[in-house]
Amino acid sequence: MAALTLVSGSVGLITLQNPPVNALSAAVRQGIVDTVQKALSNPQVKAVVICGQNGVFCAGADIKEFSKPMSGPHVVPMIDAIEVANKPVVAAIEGSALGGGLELALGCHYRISQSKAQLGLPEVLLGLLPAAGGTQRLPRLIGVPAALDLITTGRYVTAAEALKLGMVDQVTDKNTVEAAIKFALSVVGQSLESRRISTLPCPCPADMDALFERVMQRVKQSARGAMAPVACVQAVQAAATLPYAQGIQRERELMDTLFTSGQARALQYCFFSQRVVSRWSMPNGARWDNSKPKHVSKVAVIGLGTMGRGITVALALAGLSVVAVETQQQQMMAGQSAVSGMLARAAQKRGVPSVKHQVHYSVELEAVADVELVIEAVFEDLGLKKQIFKRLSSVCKTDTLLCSNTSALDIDELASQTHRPELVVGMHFFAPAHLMKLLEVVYGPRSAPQAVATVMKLGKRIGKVSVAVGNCRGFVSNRMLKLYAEQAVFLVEEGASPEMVDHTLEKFGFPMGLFRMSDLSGLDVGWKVRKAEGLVEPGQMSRVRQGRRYCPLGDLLCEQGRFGQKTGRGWYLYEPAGSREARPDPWLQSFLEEYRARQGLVPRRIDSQEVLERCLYSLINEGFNILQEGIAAGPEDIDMIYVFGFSFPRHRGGPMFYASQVGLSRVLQRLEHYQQQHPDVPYLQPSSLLRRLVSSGSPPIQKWKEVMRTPHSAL
Ligand code: 3H9
Repeated sequence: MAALTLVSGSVGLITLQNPPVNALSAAVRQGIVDTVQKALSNPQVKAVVICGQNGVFCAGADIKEFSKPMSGPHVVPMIDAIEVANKPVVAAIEGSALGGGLELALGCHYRISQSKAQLGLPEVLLGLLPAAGGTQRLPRLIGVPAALDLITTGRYVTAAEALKLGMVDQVTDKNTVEAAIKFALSVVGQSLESRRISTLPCPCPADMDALFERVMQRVKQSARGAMAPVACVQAVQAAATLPYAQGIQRERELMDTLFTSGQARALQYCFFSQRVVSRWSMPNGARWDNSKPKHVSKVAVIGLGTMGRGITVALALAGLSVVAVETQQQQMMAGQSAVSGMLARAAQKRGVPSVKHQVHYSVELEAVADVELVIEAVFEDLGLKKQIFKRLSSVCKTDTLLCSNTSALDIDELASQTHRPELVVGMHFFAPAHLMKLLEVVYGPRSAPQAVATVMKLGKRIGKVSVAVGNCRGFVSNRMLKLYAEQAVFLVEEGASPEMVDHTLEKFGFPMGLFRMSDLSGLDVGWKVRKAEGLVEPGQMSRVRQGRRYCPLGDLLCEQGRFGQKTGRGWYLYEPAGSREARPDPWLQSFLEEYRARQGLVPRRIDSQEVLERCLYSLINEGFNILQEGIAAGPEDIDMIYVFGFSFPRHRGGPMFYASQVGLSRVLQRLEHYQQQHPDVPYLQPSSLLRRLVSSGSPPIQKWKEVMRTPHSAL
């Protein structure tokens, strides 16, 4: 797990060996302790180099061990023992030095980095802090402001930035281990006093108290209830104000609190879930590992509206050749100029003069004849999409994949318009498509596993978290969201204010409450969908449609031209024109009072517990139905869709993980309660899977699949 070899006659080379990322498992830590001791006590060894096998230095503590009882040597004394060594110890950083991996490197006297390496302390993203001395050594090395930035955000830096910050001593394009050995030999005999970071004073700015106050305020605001970023600030404050021995004690205390928290469990669940969803499977048994993706280098995007533009940019930034088609010359010119602007902004963000890209524009659908994959991104109209699919079927090569960017429409119906239904797959992007991380990949009953594999791989290539789901109205994302949104409107109908509902959801951790989000995306979007479903009856106030409870409030606002931010009015008021600040609107308050009076509804006091339970448990209950139907392969798929598509607070793990933490029997009991109160809302009827899980003793989320697979009676 760590091997020692003698190289160049006098350098002890320690190689960490734990594929794929050389995580610091108990065995690796034991290996480091043993090999360091051996190297230091061997008189032949004049210097030590530590590296990782297979081009990766070390990605930190072994996260898989966090759920097991601690065994093996502790990491802090292991690193302290390296720092006090009286022979120079050099870290040869290739690939990644993350978390405990970077902390190990900070305990070494020198750090040589490969130019392509990435360095960082991402513990905060796992609900933890860098507790192997990272919060104490990094500020001493690079100063308090830079250390606070890296530790509280968990962001990675390139080798070039690490050199600029003073985190590494040298960056090389050549063989890193050889460079480190050469460097180690060059410093043999030199004093190591100034190289022991824990013994150095922490360089503190003059306005230190004000700085910590400012950072703490900012971190609390952006953390949305997450504890780890706050603890990170406290630990760095200890580095700035206390000697190392006391600082490390504080680091340990803060870590102890975080380590056993539900938030850390949720964030670590997210880490693994993000990787689990890439290993998709289909109900017919097709899996990621038996489906070879096709090579894709040229893609067409049909339609250069908001979504088409974002998709084009995402593809171009990933180095794919893109043919963008818009049938009207004027719209094409507008789309082209918008795409160019977005690419220029992306270049600016990357700090380069321009991004090399290959985007070709055309007003002819025939221009897509030689692409390997088409993404149709016209607006959400089934008739129009069907026409396009029919034409694509004759224009494209016989093996071209035909994909549709749709948020709800039937993929199978689109597939039936073509001669190749097996090559039709849904690609549900989220706006803005070049920035949002989620891609819902929708397979129909006839989609070929290879087609799904190809789209999943393309998603990864353009930087998305791709989640494969089955075909149903609204797929996983919007099918669940619809019920969550409907409950929020019912609550307002019954007496809550939009501000109160939003405040409750934001306090839970959503960056934006449901009503502010609706105003931002436009109330007319849902109105159009409800019209297409035959639910809208202009000017009508009836509260039962298609046999179930309906709230016409959204329709009534739209009829008044209140579409949200874009019209300056929606659930909130945006003044002056163009303002993005949502202000309570006295007009809306009187409108709601009048509406309730006309409906004979007596407004009641609604507390935040009811808001949370009705909104979230409706979402969760539909999640169980989706699992039961096999539309999502597991709870991880649903959770990643909500974390990456709707900013569900990551430190709560996603709706299904949250349900497991609340307790499934509690969720069931509250759903039964609300179902009794609202018998006209069918989806409050608890899912049979939820009932089965509760009667199976509410197993942990990792075991739900066993209950899902158990045959059951529908009676
Ligand atoms: C820490 O260090 C605490 C310390 O302060 C000490 C406290 C006392 N452990 O991402 P990939 C697995 S906390 C265990 O697909 P990539 C991963 O699950 C740690 N396993 O590859 C996957 O397994 P599988 C702080 C790990 O090339 C496989 O490796 N460190 C770990 O896209 C490949 O991973 C971090 O948070 C780990 N530490 O990206 C770093 N890391 O194949 C987390 C990865 O079974 N890691 N695995 O699904 C990463 O950010 C990325 O994995 C990395 C590679 C950039 C390294």
